[in-house]
Amino acid sequence: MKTLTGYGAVMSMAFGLGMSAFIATSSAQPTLDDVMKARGLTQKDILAAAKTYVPTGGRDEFIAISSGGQSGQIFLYGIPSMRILKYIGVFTPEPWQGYGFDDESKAVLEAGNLINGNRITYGDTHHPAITETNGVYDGEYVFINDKANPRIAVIDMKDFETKQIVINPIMKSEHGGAFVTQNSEYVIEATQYAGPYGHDYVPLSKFNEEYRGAITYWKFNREKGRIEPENSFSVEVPPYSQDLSDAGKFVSHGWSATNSFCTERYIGGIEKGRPPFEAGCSQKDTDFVHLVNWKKAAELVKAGKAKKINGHNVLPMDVSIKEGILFLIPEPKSPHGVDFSPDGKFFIVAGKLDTHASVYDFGKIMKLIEAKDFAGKDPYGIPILDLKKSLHTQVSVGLGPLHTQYDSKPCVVYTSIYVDSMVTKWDYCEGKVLDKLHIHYNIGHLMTMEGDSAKPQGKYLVSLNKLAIDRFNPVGPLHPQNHQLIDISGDKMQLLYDMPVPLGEPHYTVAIRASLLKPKVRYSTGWDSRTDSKSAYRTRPGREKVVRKDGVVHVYGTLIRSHITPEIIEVEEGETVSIHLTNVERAEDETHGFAINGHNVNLSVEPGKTVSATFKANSQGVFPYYCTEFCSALHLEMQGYLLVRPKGTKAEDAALSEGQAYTEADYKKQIANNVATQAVIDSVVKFITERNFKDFPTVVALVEDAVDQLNFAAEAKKKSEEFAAKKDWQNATLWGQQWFQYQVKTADMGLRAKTHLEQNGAVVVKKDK
Ligand code: CUK
Ligand code: CUA
Repeated sequence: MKTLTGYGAVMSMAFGLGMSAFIATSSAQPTLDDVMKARGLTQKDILAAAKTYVPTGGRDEFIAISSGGQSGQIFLYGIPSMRILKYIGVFTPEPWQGYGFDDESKAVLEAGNLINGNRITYGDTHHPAITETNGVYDGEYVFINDKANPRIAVIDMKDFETKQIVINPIMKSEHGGAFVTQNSEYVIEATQYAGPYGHDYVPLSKFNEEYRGAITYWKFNREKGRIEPENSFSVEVPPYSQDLSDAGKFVSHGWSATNSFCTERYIGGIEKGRPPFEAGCSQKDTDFVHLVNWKKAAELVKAGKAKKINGHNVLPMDVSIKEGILFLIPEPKSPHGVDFSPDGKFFIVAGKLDTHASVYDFGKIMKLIEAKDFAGKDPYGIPILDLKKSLHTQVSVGLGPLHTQYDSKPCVVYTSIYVDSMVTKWDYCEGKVLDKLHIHYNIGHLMTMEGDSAKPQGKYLVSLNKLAIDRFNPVGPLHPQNHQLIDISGDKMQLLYDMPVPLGEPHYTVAIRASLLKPKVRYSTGWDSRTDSKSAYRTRPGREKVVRKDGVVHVYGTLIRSHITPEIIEVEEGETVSIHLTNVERAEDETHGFAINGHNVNLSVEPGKTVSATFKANSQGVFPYYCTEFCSALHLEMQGYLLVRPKGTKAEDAALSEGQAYTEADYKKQIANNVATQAVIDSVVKFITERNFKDFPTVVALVEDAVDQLNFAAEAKKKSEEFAAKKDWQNATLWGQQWFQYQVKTADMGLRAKTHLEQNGAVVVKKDK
């Protein structure tokens, strides 16, 4: 029993018997100067490091939520540390989270991945958007689009899980999503490459007549946290390659703006000797920003003015023109981003082939519309407003401007300059450039803290670079992306940090104050996190069972340190098996995984969660299963067997091997150890209960868990004593060991509770006895 003494020693040390012995003898520490010299660091480097470094246990001020590009995922990182916190499966299965492996998440993924009869297992995510209340981030939900297969996903920020995916019923390509209206009434999604709304073939010769763009307004039900496709609609627009969008705020609330390029409606065909798309699509000096009065459009849809196409409401162009809800304004050559100012009075457009950023004045635009002061009509009869009359100002910001973000300082914005590889800081009220900073290399989007909301937070800017080239250690021809952190608190921008992104090509990222997020640490026991309700398959400890129903073997099991119940599952070849597992832990971060050999079963079961895996036991054989998260000292023993016996054979209860035979002396040694361990537990319990632990929800949960484990310990103790009374030292000792296992888990939780109380200023409360 050497291991036991070892464990005991570690425990008593951890319980406060002193680490001081370790600290006494160490060689002289190098000074900051020594380290700077050895690593070749400058003062500026040290300053940058000090601005980004977060000591162990420290937290970041902002959480960035980034698109993961063609990985079909999103990922989270902290600012300023740039530490990656999590990848989240959205359009792509993600094994760590069991996403796309358990039945519950499969339902989310599969409700939104059957396109044109094909199962799509990736997405090209571009633009995340956080829900807003009065234009300000509220930290409840995130939406993200898929450019390749027009879809929008809903992610709940309480657990950062994907809850819903909706397929756009009329688009074949999209880009201008996801953007939310001021109170997240709608999530905007706009087409990129025009196509026919139907599913049938339409020759390109009918491009102008039958190909169309669209701007979809997905209705979001905040209470349910889900999009309502039946209450959503689209506005029909010309086949102009619509691009990014943004929703107005305050004075411009009720309106949205969507860019476009290739308003030439040019069709390439380089293989046939025609000049390519890129030449034909940049002939004109201007393209069009589309202005839509979505509030009025929603009323028109309610009034029955929409057509049903593929079961979806589409407001025809002629209706929108007649009702005065759709307008075009020229915008300089091949525009890309469109971004409303925090007060909603302006929006800024940058043209990729023009050095200017254009500031449009929403007030002027409304006056032109009211006065019906139009400069002309497009081929589809949509009124066009005069560019000059709509502008507040234009500023030359650099070659290839793309996207703009707002600072907390009034009138200050940052625009990404792709060709010049630079960020330009400028004043859009006065129309002057304030500062320029070179980045490495070829910036796409850029992002300031809450910089697209009504309350930008300033402080930091992240440059989302398209190329990394020589910034990182080479890892082959496919390079990581590079997110560069920039300090924008002073007059001059300062580059602080390079973060490689090893996932996909992120397009847009949003960052929110960490203080606005209130994520769960555990689910209420038996929770189906994908439907946000109690699972019908939840199980309590002691109630595990196997039920054969309608040709399916349902296994209702539980997971707790360190066993999976049941430990043996036996079925007949050809049977369908549905394993439902509930993690009955309440301690923070006690996730168990579950993987079975050879059946593509791989689950992540966070505390409280219930998930299911349904599969066919296709072939007879022996298939070990185990927990995939190192959850305790006896994690490796968190194991079991799926036995699939040949068809038509009977189950047999094999004589199990007993291991070594213990003596009375072994039993007594074990019990003495358990009694000593109990004394340690008692001292921790005393520490906790003397304090105001009920004021700490984390500690309350840990105590509940510990009590569970102690109850298990009591049961094991009883069994051990029963066998001892019969002088069966083998079983008495084995149950004695099991009793100790429960004690260890209790002590582990007690320790965490004690540390939490110590670190969070718990106070001793006088106990009347
Ligand atoms: S896009 Cu990629 S850099 Cu999809 Cu917003 Cu501009
Ligand atoms: Cu549970 Cu390892």
